[in-house]
Amino acid sequence: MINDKILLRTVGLSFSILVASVFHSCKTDPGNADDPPGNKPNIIIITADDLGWSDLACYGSDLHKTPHLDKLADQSMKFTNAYAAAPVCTPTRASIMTGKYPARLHMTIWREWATNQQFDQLLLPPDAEENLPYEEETIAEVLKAAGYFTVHIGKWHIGDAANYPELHGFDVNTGSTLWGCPPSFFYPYRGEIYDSERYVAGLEVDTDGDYFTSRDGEYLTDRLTDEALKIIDDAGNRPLFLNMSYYTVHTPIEGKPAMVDKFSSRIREGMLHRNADYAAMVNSLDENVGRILKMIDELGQTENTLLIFLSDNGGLTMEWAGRVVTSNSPLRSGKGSLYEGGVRIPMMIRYPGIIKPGSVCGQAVSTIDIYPTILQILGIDEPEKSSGPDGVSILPLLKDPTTPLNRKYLFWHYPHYYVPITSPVSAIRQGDWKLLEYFEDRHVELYNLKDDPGEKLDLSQRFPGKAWELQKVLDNWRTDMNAQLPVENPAFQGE
Ligand SMILES: [Ca+2]
Repeated sequence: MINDKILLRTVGLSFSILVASVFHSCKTDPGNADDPPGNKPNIIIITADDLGWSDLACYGSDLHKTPHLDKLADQSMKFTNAYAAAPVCTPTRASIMTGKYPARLHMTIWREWATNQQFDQLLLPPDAEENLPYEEETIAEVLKAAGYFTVHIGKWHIGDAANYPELHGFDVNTGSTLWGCPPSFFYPYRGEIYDSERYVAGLEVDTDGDYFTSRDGEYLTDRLTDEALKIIDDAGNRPLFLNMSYYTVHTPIEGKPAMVDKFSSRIREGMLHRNADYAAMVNSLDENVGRILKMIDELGQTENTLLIFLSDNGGLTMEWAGRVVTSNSPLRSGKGSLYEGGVRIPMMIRYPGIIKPGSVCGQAVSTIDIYPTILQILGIDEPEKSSGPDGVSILPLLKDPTTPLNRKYLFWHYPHYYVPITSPVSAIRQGDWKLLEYFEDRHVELYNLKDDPGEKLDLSQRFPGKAWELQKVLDNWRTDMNAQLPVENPAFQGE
């Protein structure tokens, strides 16, 4: 058996040399003060799964320790009103890849539940798309055509094996599955969860040939980073697009034992966050983001890398293994809901030379904006607007967070159930106003997020004109999107 340390040292050394040559060869001209630092900067999107609004220390957690992400926030623009395009995984991920609203794509729910969801509920949800249609031009396809080496690592969840990342513009894919979560965060990442037998593709074979045994205790979040650090040396002379998609901190809620013990001893009555396994998962996420940042730094590529860190929906407020997973306080509700706790996400963007370190942006932005922002940075024209992308470039905000964004409304559409969190609902935000419209009884709720970020006081009766106006705009938007709607359930038995 090859000595692990020698192997790791050898791989690490050759990897560092190779990556250094890759990055040096793709470095571009610094440009003038008004332009991005390189014509083709490396682009890294790090997506955490289900990471809640309050889950990072720099966003207010009282238990979780996130020193690397806190440091990243100090180097980045931190967004305080960033939104996932949907309250669950699949649609938000589709929005990142296409810049389009999930309603337009008909990808409005996680793919395992996209069809035939007939519960004893008042409404029947529509059958949604399970797979990202081939005709969609993903950001990976755009970047590949622009000369990028495109790498996807980790959670995919917007297609089955016939729709994996390789078929949507990625040169390399490691660790994807069609499912939303692994059966376990511990090697060999195989087993049953949610009534299905699952595995994580591409991670099965141990490099020293000791299949399934020599990696005992290995943790998926660490492993995905290992894979990312190794695979980049295939980049050749091309600039890098890395879509780093961690499964953490999605269920199953499993932390590394030593970290769980550490956080268990720190939990006190009255704390916002009180789940030690979850705290350990957040800690592992932080450590691994730190490893990626360290690598970029050591290679001298920090200045030439656009780095986006975000979550795909709000934190899970339900229980796992008998314990509440997390809290998005002061925001209302969590994953699955169109209240702020379900869709407002931590997001930070680092782009030296353009973004002032430690800056904060309070304007409402969305995951649909990432695609057009990258296009504008690279000077690539957007496709025809009639079919999207629906987002707008936020490059002007990255240069100056007070620049007014040329957009009046943001929309969400979730025509499904997520019991007990929500029934089918759409929502619209205009400035500080937010309106939710529930399909079961068509009632609306109106909130002023500036005065009431926790959405406690429904103002729809006090401001009926504003509620009517926003409901009308929302209805027109659904028509424009050809949004799928729930219908009456003839089999509903009632209670
Ligand atoms: Ca998610």
